[in-house]
Formats: sequence, C-alpha cells, structure tokens
Amino acid sequence: MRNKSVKNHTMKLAFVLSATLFLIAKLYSQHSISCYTSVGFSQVEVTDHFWKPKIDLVATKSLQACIYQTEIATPRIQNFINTAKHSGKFVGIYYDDSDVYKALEAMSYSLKNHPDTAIENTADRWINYIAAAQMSDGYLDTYFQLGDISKRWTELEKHEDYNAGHLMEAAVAYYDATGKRKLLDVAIRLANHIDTTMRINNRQWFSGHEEIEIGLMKLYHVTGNDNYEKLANWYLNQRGKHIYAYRPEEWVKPEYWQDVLPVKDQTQITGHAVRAMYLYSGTADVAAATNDSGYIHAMKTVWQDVIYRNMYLTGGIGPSGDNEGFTKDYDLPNEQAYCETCASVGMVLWNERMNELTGDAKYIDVLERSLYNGALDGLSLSGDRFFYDNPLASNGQHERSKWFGTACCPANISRLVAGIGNYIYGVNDKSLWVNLFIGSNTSIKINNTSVDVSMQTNYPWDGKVSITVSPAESKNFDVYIRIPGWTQNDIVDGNLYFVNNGVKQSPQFFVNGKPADFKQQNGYAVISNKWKKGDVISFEYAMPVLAISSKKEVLYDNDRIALQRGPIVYCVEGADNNNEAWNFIVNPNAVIQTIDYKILNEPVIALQIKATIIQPSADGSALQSTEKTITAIPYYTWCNRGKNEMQVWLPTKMKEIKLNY
Ligand code: FUB
Ligand code: ZN
Repeated sequence: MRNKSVKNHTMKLAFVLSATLFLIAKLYSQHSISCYTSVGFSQVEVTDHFWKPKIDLVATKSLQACIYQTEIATPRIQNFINTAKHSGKFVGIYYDDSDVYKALEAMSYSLKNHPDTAIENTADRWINYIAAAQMSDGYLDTYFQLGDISKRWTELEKHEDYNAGHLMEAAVAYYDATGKRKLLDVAIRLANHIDTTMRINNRQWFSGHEEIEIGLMKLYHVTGNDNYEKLANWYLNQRGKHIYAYRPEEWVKPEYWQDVLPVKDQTQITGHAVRAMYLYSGTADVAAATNDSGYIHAMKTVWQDVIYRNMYLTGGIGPSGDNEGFTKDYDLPNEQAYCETCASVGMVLWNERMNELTGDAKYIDVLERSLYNGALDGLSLSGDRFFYDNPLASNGQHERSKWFGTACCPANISRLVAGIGNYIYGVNDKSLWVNLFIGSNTSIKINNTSVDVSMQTNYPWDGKVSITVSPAESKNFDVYIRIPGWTQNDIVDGNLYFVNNGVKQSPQFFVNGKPADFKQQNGYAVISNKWKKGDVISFEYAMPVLAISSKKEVLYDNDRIALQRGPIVYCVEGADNNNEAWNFIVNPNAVIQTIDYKILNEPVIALQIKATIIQPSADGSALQSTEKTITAIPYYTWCNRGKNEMQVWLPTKMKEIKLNY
C-alpha cells in the first residue's frame, strides 16, 4: 500500500514537473504575434451535457474500434514489432503508421476527461513497440524499414514526413497528458534526423502530404528547440519550387499538393482538401512564431477563397472524390459531395489557429460550423461506425462503416472529439477568451493571478450560458465572449449562404445578474471589469430556426433552402418521414416548430415544417399532392438508423423534386 502511494506521489511529482517544464517551454518559445494562447486540453475538464457523453463514447467505443483495428484486425502494430525484430515484410499501405500515431494522440486527449488504465497501458505498450522500431539514426517509418530502406526519402508521395508529423503530435499530446516522455524522445530523435537530412544545401524535397509542419511546431513549443521551427519553415519554403517535375501522364499535378506557387504567393485553394488544411494549419503555427506577415496575408486570401466559394453549409470541404479535394468555384454538389471527415477536422484545426492569430471571431464561426456538422457527422451515435465522406443528400446509398482500408478518418474524428477541450478557451496576460460554449472548468493564469473558470450551458440546444470567474485575488482583466455570426444573420463571412428570415440580435450580458457594459470587437463582446471570486457572467443567444439560401452560383442549391438553428445544420431523413426524404417541397416562409426528439439515445431538438408531399395516387395512375408535416433532424445524427434517403437542401419548387417511384 505504502509503496503504491509513494509511487503515485512520485508519479504526480514527475507529472507536475513535466507539466511545468511544458508550460515554461511553451512560454519560452512564444514570442508570438498571436492575440492569445489557446488553453490546452490538459487544463480543461469538460463537463458538458453534449460533449462529455461523446468523449465517453470515444473512449469506450471509437478508441476501442481504433485499437482493435490497429492491433488485432490489421497488422499496423505488427509492422512496428517486425521492424524492431528486423523480420517480416511490411503489410498495408505506406501511411498506416500514421493511424497508430493518430490513435495515440486521441488516447492522450481521452485520458484527461475519461481516465482509463487499460487505454493508458495500451498506449504504453504501443510506445514501447514504436521506440524499439526506431533506427539508431532516428529514422522511423515501417514501410521503408521493412521494405527497401535505401529508398527512404526518395519519393515525395510516400508520406514519410506525414507519418513523422503525426508521431510528433501524438508524442506531445501523450507527454502533456501523462508526463511520460518516451514517445517524445522518439519524436525528438526523428525530428533531429529529418532536420539533418533536409535542411542542407539545395535539398530537393518537399512533403507530399503536409502534416509535419504542425508536428514540428508542437515539438518546438514543448522543447523550445528552434531547429524545429526552422525546419517547419523550411518545409513551407520548399513549396512552389516545382521540385517534383510534373509529368502529364501522372495523376499528381502541382495543385494537388499545393505546389503551384510558394505558400506566401498562394491566393486560391487547390487540390487535396486534407493536405491543404494541414498545410495552412502548419503555416499559421509558423506565422505565429515568426511574425511572418507574408504567411498571414496569403492565408487570409486563401481562407476567403475557401469560405466565399468552396465550402458547404456543413463546413465540409472538398467536393470531389477523384482528388479528395477541390474542383472549381461554387462546384458544391450535394449527393456526390466527398467532404471527407478529415477535411472538416482540418477546418477546425486551421480556423482555430487563424482565430488565435487575428482575434477575429469569424474563424471560430467557421470552426463551429465544421465541428458540429461536417466533422461530427463522421462519427456514428454508437461511436463505432464512421463516415469517410459526408454528403449533403443521399438516395439511400450511403452507409456508415466499421473501418476503412485507408483509415485516416476514425482516429481523426476521435482525436477531435476527445480533444474538444483544446478549442474552448484562450488566454493572454490581459484577457480570457471564450470561443466555444461547452460546459467545462479550467484554471488559467492572467497576469500572474490564477483564475478558475467554470462554464455551464445547454448549448447547442439553447443559447443560455453562464460563466463563473474566480481569480485568486480581485483583478482587472477583459473577458472576450464570442458573439456567433448566426446571431447577427451572418451565416458565413462572404455570404455564400445567407438568411431569408433572420433578425439581428442585440445580445445582452450580465455580471452577477446586472446588465454589463461591453464593447464589440471582431465578433466578440469584451467585458472589462475588476473581477472577484465567484463573479458570474450570464447571457442568452436566441436560437430561432433560420431558413438559409445559397448564392445562385451554387447551382445545386437553387430553389432550395436549408435549415439551421444555433450552430446546427438540419436535414430531412427518411427514417423520420415514412422512409422518404425526396418527395416534397417546402414553403421557404413556412412556420417551423421545434420539438424535443431522440435519435436512438441522442436527445436533440428536431424541427417540424409543413410540406407538400408528392406521391402516386392509390391506383398508381397519377401523382397527387398532400400537405404533411415533415421532421428535420440535426445533420450530424443522420444515417444512424440504417440506409436512408436524406437531404439538407430542401426543394422549394416542383422542378427540384426527384421522385424515386
Ligand atoms: O493520404 C493520407 C490520407 O488518406 C489523406 O489525408 C486522406 O485524404 C486519405 O487519402
Ligand atoms: Zn480521412
């Protein structure tokens, strides 16, 4: 007993020490222009009625699926074991190592809000295999180690740096969650190997699938070693040099991997959506650390190209399955939409960073849209089925899967949900930032004073929020509270989508029940006060149902409306509507009711709207129309009750109806 408590005590001390070192390194490496630093998952306890059950679901179901598929059903872990033993052949696809790392990252986040010894033991066991597989010069990639090692670093598309980037992210997350540094040391050795391999004169290389830039910047922040920042910047600078000579007979064209122009000259979103999101996330990290306005300017322009012309209402991106990415402006087909789950996760990653850089809430508006809709749709309500593509209409051909040959999406959505604590709060020496409305507790430091923060809300089903701030001693600081764009009738910056029926809200904020003065700045309400223990900020954003249209250039949405309430986009699914979701038209001005509803065990707010249903007459000789009430459900909950018809964009004219009779 005594031994155990001594061990626990020692472990706690080690953890506190490493957490302190982590923070010091982060501050030390932070000479950034960012408006604030996001409060990381390890400092945020999520208590939310919406997200906590999902965090638990990820721990008990999604991660179990990832662990089973990674270790038992497929040889992803075996590849590491074989590599360490120098025996056997690589089995799988060259980017399979990344699935192990992404699952480890998700496990790390999960341990914070759902501690689980079995998961931690699995992580430790995997980390031992990984460490044993690393070469003495730091290289680690089981595809080449079990294959032809002489070919390492010769083929841009072979994802060596992508795998490495995911390893670095996992290593930093696991260190942050547990204080254990074995994986971190593996990542450091690998990063050092890559640094000495790449950052040499006239090196002809760039990364075929971006990701390493993100991993390196995390490693830089945790170690304070600026070689990693320089290497990340080096990777960015390699783009647009056309190192890879494009041969017309090949499928990889420069735009596919964002290599048409140097990053700082880029103005348009091109090619593979996940690659692009990871590139710009890494670019934002480098820009924040180097104050490089060239990167910031380019990203703002590319961001507009995404949001103004190339994003779905769900926050999904990348309409085409052919290149898993972008095609041409306004090409946003609904039934054929690819909208990879990973691309929506990437939207969350990039937009969080853009917000940190600029302090502009419009980025969190997009983040929230992708998070609650395009990304969350990738995870089934049972937690163990996944969507790879997330279309906005279905004829019943879509189905959630247990796993995929290319298995990037399951661990990606798992790490996003398990790590939701990463996106709620930000802090700097003068202010606290509240970006997402998620029940949670955290403790931060503002100007050397500890401040406990606690948020309660029933978001996303209602907009009532209460935030208690408790500084250790009374203190002047500002609290930035995001005013979501949808409260102002701004569905999305640039008005690709806009509201037909909305009313601009004038939000009010209260401190301890009394109306509070605030100023509005970049989409935030800023409340300045001398805060004392137990002060309560409260407010309520009304959540009317918004009927949304899209710009006429999006031909697929012409003469259609979509419904949104709060951050949630709705769809009509057959399961709630006599197995039919394509046979009606709605009146864009119809009154829409909200009802408490359940999709399996998921409590939601559903919508009801009168529609004109077109059906064959009893003898089948003609079509007839009847008035009926149809039910719309949150988009993220669709396809949990079997294959089903579904539409997000509801026809308002007869000509848009496609009957399946
Ligand atoms: O190439 C690795 C991952 O596989 C990509 O990010 C996804 O789009 C899928 O192709
Ligand atoms: Zn994916």
